Amino acid sequence: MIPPRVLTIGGSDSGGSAGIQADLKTYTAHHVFGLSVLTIVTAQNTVGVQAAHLLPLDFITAQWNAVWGDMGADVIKTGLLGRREVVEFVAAQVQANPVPLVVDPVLVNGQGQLIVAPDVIEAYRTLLFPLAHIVTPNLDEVTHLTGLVVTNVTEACHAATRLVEMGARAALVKGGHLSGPTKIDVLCDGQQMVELTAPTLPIENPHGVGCTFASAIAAQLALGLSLVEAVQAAHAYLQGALRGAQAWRLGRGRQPVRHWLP
Ligand code: PXL
Repeated sequence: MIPPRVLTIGGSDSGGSAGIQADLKTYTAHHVFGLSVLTIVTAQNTVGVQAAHLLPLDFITAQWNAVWGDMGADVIKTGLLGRREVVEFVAAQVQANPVPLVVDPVLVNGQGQLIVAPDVIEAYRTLLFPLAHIVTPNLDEVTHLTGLVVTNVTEACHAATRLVEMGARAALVKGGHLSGPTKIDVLCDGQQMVELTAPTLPIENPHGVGCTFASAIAAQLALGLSLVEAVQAAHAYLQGALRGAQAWRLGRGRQPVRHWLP
């Protein structure tokens, strides 16, 4: 029996909230086997990133070849790629081995500041989006990718359509950074627009939300759900993860989401 597998490529968060650690915990919570290729290692906690070490492309390639050649994967998920050469590498791999691809286009940090060069954004748009089953930007990332500023659901639908026009099969525009009594995400798959709504919890800027959401989508796709079902199931799982962040206190900064199922 081969278990459902997701290969995740992204950065390490030593604080265990976001990045590769969030991804692997999320896969385990879904009873999906997680494989990981690291692009960057960060010294990080709930307060912030203290240091970062970029791994060279030849070592990223060695990790990929080690796991892909031996174990394979049903779904590939990308997190913090950071450099154009890494985006190009993933695009080439997915082209050679076409499995469903979940792209969380990590372009900004937790404070909303851009952390990649303009040519990286261009590489995401032109090389990775046309290969993606789904892309999952937050609102800052939407603006960097499309030039559109999103302040409401109508504008989120418009932006999601634009992202699909760039070649992604589907786009999930995450509205979590808008204030209001509810948080609304918009999913466009080129045919229909699906709104996902959840109450706004009294917790400020929890850490690991985006990575955990995209990883839960990847896990559900590996388990065989359709795209819309996978996003809906991942959204439900995320609400539990956020309730966990609300219920506990770890460190002195942004609270980590709780990746395990209650
Ligand atoms: O925000 C997404 C993200 C992705 N990857 C790594 C991170 C973070 C946020 O902290 O640390 C490694």
